[in-house]
Amino acid sequence: MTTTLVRRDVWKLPAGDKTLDWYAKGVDAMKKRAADDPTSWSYQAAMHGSPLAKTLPLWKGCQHGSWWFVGWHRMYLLRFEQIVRAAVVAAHGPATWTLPYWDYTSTSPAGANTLPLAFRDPASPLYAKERRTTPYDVNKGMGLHPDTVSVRAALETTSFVPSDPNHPITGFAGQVVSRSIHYNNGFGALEQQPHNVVHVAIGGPGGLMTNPDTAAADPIFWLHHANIDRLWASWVALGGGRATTTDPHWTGKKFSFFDASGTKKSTTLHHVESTETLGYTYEHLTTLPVAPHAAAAGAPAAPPAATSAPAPHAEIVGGTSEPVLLTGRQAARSVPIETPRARPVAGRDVAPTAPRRVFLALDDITAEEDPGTPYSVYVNLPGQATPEVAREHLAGTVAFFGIGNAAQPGADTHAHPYRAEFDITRLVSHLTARGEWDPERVDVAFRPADFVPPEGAAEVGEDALPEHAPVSVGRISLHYA
Ligand SMILES: [Cu+2]
Repeated sequence: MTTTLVRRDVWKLPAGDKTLDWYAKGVDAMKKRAADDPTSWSYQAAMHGSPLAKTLPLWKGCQHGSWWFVGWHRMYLLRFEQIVRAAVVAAHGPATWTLPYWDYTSTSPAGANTLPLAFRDPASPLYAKERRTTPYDVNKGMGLHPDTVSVRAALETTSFVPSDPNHPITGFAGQVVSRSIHYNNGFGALEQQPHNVVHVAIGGPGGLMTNPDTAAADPIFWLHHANIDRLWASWVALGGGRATTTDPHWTGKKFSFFDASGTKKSTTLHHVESTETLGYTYEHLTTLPVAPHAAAAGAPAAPPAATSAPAPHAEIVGGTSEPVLLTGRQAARSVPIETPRARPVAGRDVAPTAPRRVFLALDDITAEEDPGTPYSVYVNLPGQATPEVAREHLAGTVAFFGIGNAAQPGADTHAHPYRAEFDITRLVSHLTARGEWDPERVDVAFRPADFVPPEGAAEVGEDALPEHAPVSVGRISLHYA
């Protein structure tokens, strides 16, 4: 009989609890092992990615931007947890030790959106100085903003794979691909936000967490990913059709990791479909947050549409021709929308029908280096908008986690530009209901993402934000589907 172990909320551990002390001891023991020992700290981190040209067995294996993302990282965490637990037991700690998770969207206790204290203590093995420091210092209690790390869009998806193959964001887990692919640009909803955003929000410019080649060397990486794994379990528990795919191409996919004895083990994703069969569960699963746009009384679920009419094929109805450069300041661009033309259907012209879904896509995103700045993207944002008004126009937050790897992805794929997209169907519906949607033009604004200063600390104005080498958003386009 297997006992079920419980991964707990790091901010709700009771006073005197030793979970993080044991984690620190385990990390310390791993850091003292030889670099070529698969159970050493640096080896485990290099299995995600490494800036080194050399490669050892199972290095540089992380799977991003496809449907492998959730499964590969669940396996990675499980094996890492076993390695830490073995080190804990060797130091006469509990055999039931589990990796805690960091639920940065939790409001209890106050401050749960900040790095747990042990990770900010320079004397702790859990500390990393290579994190965001200026002007927002996450090692001094600067908190993540609930809007920028929102899990709402991810939890609202009801399909594991994209329900619209042209738009990976319509899937919880990402684009369907056939082979392993280290870096791909088909981010699913969970990966784009909060996953990518939290990486960059914590890492900042040049920080460990900002770059997939170094991310897993920051001890907070593992608590962030435990939360991502928990959100997968939460998503399944929400029901309403949400289920991990049973496609044999996914369930039959094999990945290899090292167990606590340093022995290579290969398992198929079928074995990691459910946390219960793996012998662990989470202290708390997240339920569906109420959407801000749903709060508006009478807002329809979709743009006013002749829904009985045949829906047009996915269609680009507007796009920019000049890139937008992001440099650490607000940037905005107007995108003209062409009304979809009447199309011949069965030998007769039909009038254009209103879209069932609306997507805002950011394509051909390139940068010399990752700026370490997440951006919130707004639709038809009025000038001088208060934070409350701005929230009503927020499409989502994007960070460019892995943009350098997209340009130089290594052996398993070609270089590709970075991309992101937002399903703005409900936002458009909400703006339409308020008379703030112009069917002939959409204004898109980018703002460096907000953080939450510690109690008593001053807000940081935009002028104090560091400017960075430009990120070029080659094309902004609007799609009706
Ligand atoms: Cu990650």
